Amino acid sequence: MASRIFGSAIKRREDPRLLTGRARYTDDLVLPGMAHMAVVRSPYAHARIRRIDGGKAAAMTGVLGVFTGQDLKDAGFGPIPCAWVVPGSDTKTPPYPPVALDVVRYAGNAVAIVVAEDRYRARDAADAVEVDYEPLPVVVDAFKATQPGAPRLHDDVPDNLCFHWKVSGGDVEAAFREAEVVVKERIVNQRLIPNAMEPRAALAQFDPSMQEFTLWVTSQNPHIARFLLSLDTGVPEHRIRVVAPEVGGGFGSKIPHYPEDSMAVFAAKATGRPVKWTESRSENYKATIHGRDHLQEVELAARKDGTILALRAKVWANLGAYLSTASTGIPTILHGLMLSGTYRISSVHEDVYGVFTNTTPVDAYRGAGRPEATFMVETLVDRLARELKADPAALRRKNFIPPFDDGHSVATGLVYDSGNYEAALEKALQMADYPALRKRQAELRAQGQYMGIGLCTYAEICGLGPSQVAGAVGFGGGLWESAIVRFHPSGKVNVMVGISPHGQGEETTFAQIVASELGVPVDDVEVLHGDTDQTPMGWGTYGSRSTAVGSGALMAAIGKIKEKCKVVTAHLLEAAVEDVTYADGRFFVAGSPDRAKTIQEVALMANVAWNYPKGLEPGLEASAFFDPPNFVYPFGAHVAVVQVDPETGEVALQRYVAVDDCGRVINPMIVEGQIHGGIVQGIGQALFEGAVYDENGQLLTGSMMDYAVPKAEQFPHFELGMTETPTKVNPLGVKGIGETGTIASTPAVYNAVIDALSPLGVKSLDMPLTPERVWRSIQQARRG
Ligand code: MCN
Repeated sequence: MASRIFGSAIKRREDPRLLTGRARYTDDLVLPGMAHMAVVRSPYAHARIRRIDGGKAAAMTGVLGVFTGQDLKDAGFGPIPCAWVVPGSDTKTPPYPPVALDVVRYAGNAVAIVVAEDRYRARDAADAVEVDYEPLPVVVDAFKATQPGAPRLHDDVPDNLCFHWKVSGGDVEAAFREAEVVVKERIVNQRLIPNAMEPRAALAQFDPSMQEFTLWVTSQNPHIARFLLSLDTGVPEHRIRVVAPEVGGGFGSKIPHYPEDSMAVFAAKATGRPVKWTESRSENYKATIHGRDHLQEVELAARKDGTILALRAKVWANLGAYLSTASTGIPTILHGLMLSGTYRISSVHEDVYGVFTNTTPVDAYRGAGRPEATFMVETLVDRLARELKADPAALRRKNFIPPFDDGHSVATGLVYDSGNYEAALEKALQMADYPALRKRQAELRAQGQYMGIGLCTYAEICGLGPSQVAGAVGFGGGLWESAIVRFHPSGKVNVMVGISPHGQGEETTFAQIVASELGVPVDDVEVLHGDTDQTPMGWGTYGSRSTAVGSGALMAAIGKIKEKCKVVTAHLLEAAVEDVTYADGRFFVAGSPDRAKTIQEVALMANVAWNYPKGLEPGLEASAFFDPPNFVYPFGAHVAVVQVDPETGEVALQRYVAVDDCGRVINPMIVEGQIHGGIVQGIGQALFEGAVYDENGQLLTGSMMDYAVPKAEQFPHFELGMTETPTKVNPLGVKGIGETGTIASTPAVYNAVIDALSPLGVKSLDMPLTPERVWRSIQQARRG
C-alpha cells in the first residue's frame, strides 16, 4: 500500500463548503409550493386529552390543515417502532403514537399538527389550537417510578418497568465473600441534552402519480429511517426515498426515527404540498432525545493488595415516556457488557431496570452506555485506591488485562479484539510527568491549595457489527456495510457508501483509502453518501462504526477493482493474469515493471471496451458488503489536572493529557479533531451540563440560558498522544475514535476533582460539579 496518503493529515474536503456557508442543510431546501408544519405540544408532562379544537386555527389565513393523532391513525400511520428489544428482558413496548391519541406523557409530547403557507402562520395557528387537558400525576425519577403507588404511564406496564435485564459472569457472591475490601458508590449519571449545531428538520414530498414519498431529513442513517418509516406508515420501502443532505452534527440524537418524520410525510400527502418542519432550539430540548440518566448502585470487591475481584451493580435507567429507536439497547448491551473496563475482573453482575417516566425519551448520546459503564468502573477504582492509600496509577497497572493482539475474553462474555492498556497509561503518565504532578500537588496541599490529578483508563466497544450478534442481542437490523467504487472513463472515481457521516469527515478519509489503495490522486475521488436512491444499503453512522465497518466494505470493493484491472491489463499486455501485479497505481508484469498500464489507462479501456478480454463485463465498478467478525475496542488513558478554589467551589481545568489508540490512523488531524470534540462533550457532563426537571415534569433547563453547553474558553490546550494497536477485525486494522474522548474525559475530570477535595474529606459528588455543589460539599465536609 502506498502509505503517504493513508495516515497523513490532509485537510478535510468537507470544510470549504461548510466554512463558507455553501453547504445545504434540510432547512435550506425550498420546493415549489412548499408549506410549513408546526407541532402543537403538550405543556403538561402527564394528562388526559379531553378535547382538541382546531377550529380557530383552521380558520386562520394561510392555514392548510389542522390534524390530530386520530387523523394520522385513520391514514394508516402506526406507532413509532422501537428497533431494539433485548431478548430475555421481558421488554414491554407500549405504543408510541407519532401524535398523542388520548394521553400525553411528557411535556412536549405532540398533540396536533398544523400546516400553513409559511412557518410563522403555522406557528401562530398552532398556538390557536385549543386543547382541553385533564392533568394526571407525574413521575420524573426512574427509581421513584418503580416504587409502589407511583403514577403509571402506560396501562399495561406495571411499576413503569419496561424491562429488567441482567448480566453475570464468574461467581460474584463468592468473590464478595472472599473480599478484604469493598467500596460502594451511589452514582447519578445525570441526564444530558445533545446539542447538535443544526436542530432537527424534515421536508416531505408526495408524488401521487407514482405514490412515492421523498423525505429530506436530519438523519445519521437514512437507510434505517426509510426502513422504519415504511413500517410505521405502511408505505413500501421502494416507494420511499430518504435523503440526509448536509447534517450539522447529531451525536446520536439523529439516529432515531422521530414522530415528526412521520408527521411531515403524513402532512405532505394530506395537503398535497411539500411540507417542511424545522424545530426551534427550545423544541429541540423538549422533543429531541436526551442521553444518559442512570441511577447506579455499585460495589467493587478487592483484596488488600489491590487485586480487584468483582463488580456488582444495580442500575435504574430512565427511558423517558416512550421507547425511542435504540433506547433499550443503550443501558443493556452497550453499557452492561462493558463492566470489566480494562481490568481482569473475573466476576461481574449487573441488574438493569429500564423505567418509563414523564420525561423526554432517552436514547443514544455520544458514547451511549459506555460512558455510564466507564464512569462507574473508573470512579470506583479511584475510590478503592483512596481506601487502600494506593496510587491510582499503580492500582490500575496491577489490574490491567495484559497486552493481547488476538482476542481476550472478559467476564461479561465479550471478546475484546486487541489492547495494550499499560502502554497507553505509561505514555499518558509520561506526557503529563506524573511524578512531578504528584510532587507539586503535595507542595500545594502544604500551602492549603487544592490541586487534583484524575486518571481514566478505558476500553470501549464500537465499530458496531457483526450482524449475527446484532440479531442475537435483539437489534432490529443488520450491522454490515456496503460500498460501490465506480471508475469513470477519465479515471475519476465515485465512491458510494451506506454510512452517512454528518461531521466526522469520511468524505476525506474514505478518499484517502481509495487514493492509497488504487494510486489515484485523492482529489480524483468523490465520496457520496446520505441518499437511499444513490447509495447502497447501509446501517448508518453511530457507535463509531463507519470507519471500522465501512472501510471493510470499501476495501472489499477495491479488491474487486484490482482483480478486474489485472485481467484487463493481462489482455492489453498479452500476459498471463497470474503474472500481472499491482503497485502504486500501476499494473505490470512481474519482473518487467516497464510493461505496465496505469489504473487510469485500464479504467478508460474498461469503460470503452474497444480492446477487451472476451466475455469480461465492460465497465470498472465494484460493489461489496462487509460484515465484521467482531466489534472493535479502542482504548486509552486520560489524565486531568484541576485546581479547586475552596472559597468559591470553582474548578479550573489546568491540563488535559489524552492518549488514545484507535488502531491504524487514517487521518491524524481528523482523529485529533474527534478526540478534542469528544473530550469537551465528556467534560461538559463532568462540570457543566445536566437536564433538570421539576416534580411536575417541566424541563427547567429548557434553553441554552439554563443548560450549560461548554465553551472553548473553559478548556486548556489538550495534549494528545497516540499508541497504535491494530485490530484484526477489519482489513485496515482500524478502530473507531468518534466517542472515545467523551467516554474517557468525564471520569478523568471527576476523579481529578475528588482527588483535589479528598484532603477536605469529600468522597463523592453528583455531577455536574458546579461551583455551588463543590462549595456545599466542602462546607458539609468541614462541618463533619
Ligand atoms: N478515523 C481515522 N482513523 C481511524 C478511525 C477514524 O482517520 N483509525 C476517522 C474516520 O475516518 C472519520 C472519523 O475519524 O473521519 C470518525 O470515525 P469513526 O470513529 O469511524 O466514527 P463514525 O464516523 O462512525 O462517527 C460516529 C461517531 C459518533 S458515534 C458520534 S456520537 C459522533 C462522532 O462520531 N458524533 C459526531 N463524532 C462526531 N463529529 C461530529 N462533527 N459530529 C457528530 O455528530
